[in-house]
Amino acid sequence: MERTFLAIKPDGVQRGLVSEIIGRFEKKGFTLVGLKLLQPSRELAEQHYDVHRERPFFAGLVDFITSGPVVAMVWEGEGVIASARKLIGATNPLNAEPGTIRGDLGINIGRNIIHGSDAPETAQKEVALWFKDEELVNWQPTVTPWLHE
Ligand code: DAT
Ligand code: MG
Repeated sequence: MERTFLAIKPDGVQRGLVSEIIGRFEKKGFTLVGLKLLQPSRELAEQHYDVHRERPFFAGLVDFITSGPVVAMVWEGEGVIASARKLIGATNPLNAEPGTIRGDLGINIGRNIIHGSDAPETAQKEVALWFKDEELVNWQPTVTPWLHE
């Protein structure tokens, strides 16, 4: 089953948006298989955002993501990678559609509340970077027959 890595960034945690955000993925029908609160090290943050290393905003991005607690999660479900990106909305919250997390809850690109893996390869890489195998739980919600034909 498809899995993605999602992280509520320090702004989302500080603003008390954890339950609001987790609730959206629960209500959509996806399954939480990994969850922890941590303040990421600089090393972890730099690896996570390695693709942006040469961008002008890289240092600020790493400062921000390491500045406080982050809720790191793995979610599972059919099409969860692309669907989570849709639920999250555009990178700049000012361009994100209402109804999306960033569109409803944010106003600034540098404080855009949540991270979501953008493709199967990055999802696999990010899940492995943030979680050990034994931190992930294989389970099937009893509602499964009510979510899938
Ligand atoms: P996303 O988080 O939607 O996948 P991304 O991978 O392009 O976006 O960028 C990673 C993060 O870097 C993004 O969530 C916020 C920050 N960022 C991106 N572009 C930026 C910019 N032009 N100025 C400031 N921060 C930026
Ligand atoms: Mg990205």
